[in-house]
Amino acid sequence: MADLEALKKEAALRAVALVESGMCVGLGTGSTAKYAIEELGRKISSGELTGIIGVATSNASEQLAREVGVPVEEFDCQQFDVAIDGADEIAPNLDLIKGLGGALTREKLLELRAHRLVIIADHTKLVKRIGEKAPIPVEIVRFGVASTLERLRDLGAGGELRSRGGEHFVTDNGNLIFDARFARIDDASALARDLKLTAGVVETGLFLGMAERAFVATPEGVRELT
Ligand code: ABF
Repeated sequence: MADLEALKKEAALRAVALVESGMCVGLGTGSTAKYAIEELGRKISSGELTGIIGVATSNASEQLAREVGVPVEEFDCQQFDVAIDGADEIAPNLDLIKGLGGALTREKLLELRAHRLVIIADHTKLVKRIGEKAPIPVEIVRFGVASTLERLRDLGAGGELRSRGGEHFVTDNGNLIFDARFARIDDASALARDLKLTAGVVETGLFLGMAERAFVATPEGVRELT
């Protein structure tokens, strides 16, 4: 059985193979997206790709992109030819949960502008039903956080505010993340709408109907899902 990291890298390479010279590319966040950014950098350095513009979904990805030689621009209102990013859950219809890496809001803003959103992940992210394993990360503003949490609990959300090293985890946007758990999600669209309509919520990690395809690393090799 091939090493999972090697397979994640292979999935990333398959996604980067879709990138052509002159494209504007959305750069994802996380350990799988990292391989894609490195591969883009490699192809740019070797001259295989020219005229690439990258826009990053997190400060960490922006820094990595600069380190490996991917030209990075600020996000304004570009249309992306392709965005390549990881995911935390992938349902059979390619609905996703994203945001365990904490970059969900920037990921969504950018990936909504992508002609093609290509997901790269390992097989542990595949689920039959969205919300089966992962919590839904919900980015919320700090002001009035207790009242926002009350409203989320009224929607049936269990879960907790994300912490790191004993402190609240703070996003690149200066907000907090509530990792929401629901008993069973039968209607992800309705839930996404209800969460977005909750005062204090900035964005949710439900990415529904956005992904065009996914390259998934499995012990048998990389599977392409469309
Ligand atoms: C980002 O990084 C996410 O939206 C997701 O939370 C995470 C996946 O990371 P990894 O590839 O390390 O599992 O893409």
